[in-house]
Amino acid sequence: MVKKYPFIPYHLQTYSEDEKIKRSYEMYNFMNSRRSIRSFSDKPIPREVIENIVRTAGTAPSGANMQPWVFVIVSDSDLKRKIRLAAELEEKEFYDHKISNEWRQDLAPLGTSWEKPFLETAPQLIIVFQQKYRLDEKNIKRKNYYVIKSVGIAVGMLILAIHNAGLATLTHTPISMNFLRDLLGRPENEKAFVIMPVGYPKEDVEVPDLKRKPLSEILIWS
Ligand code: IYR
Repeated sequence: MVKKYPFIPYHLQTYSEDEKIKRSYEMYNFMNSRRSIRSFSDKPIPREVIENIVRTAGTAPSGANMQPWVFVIVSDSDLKRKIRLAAELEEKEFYDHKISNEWRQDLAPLGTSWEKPFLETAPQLIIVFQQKYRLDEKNIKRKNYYVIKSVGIAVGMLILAIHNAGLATLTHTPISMNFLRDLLGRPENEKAFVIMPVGYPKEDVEVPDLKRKPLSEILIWS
């Protein structure tokens, strides 16, 4: 017999029309002020803040509620250095040889390069792993579902929680992140999904003056 979850009443918070409009504007303005940051100060982040950020990401929906994610926090300087060196090796190969001309042109306005000092300067790295499959109580391989979509949603919520805590981050994805499983001692069923340095922006940090697409380009009433 497959066990079912007990079903319990659910009460969604209700708001007046005006409140809904106000709240939706406030959320938009707040998220519109978020930018990816590539230069960090070394000011530490309280542990409880990191815990709550990860708790928030862990509320994301996932295929069959398998919650196929793990968030590894790295604060140790030696480990951060090892991660930086391994990531830069991948990135150098990418920027020097693997990148296509089209990709190079598309990246040029952002001013990124193979050098990733933020992997050492940010006080903490959150390394998100996806669990491609899971092992049940009898150590038998069981399927996870929609893993990339589920973890992508959780990372979106992580980014929102980081911004809400007054902290900055960026999504860093070296072409191959296989080195992270070994460096962090993660099991075979886990694959690194993204590296997220978290911290406070360095004083006087500047960001490229990017424009977001207008609503008319991204919203279609069909
Ligand atoms: N992973 C590389 C390259 C890179 C690719 C894209 I698409 C970006 O939006 C930004 C960077 C890097 O992290 O530099």
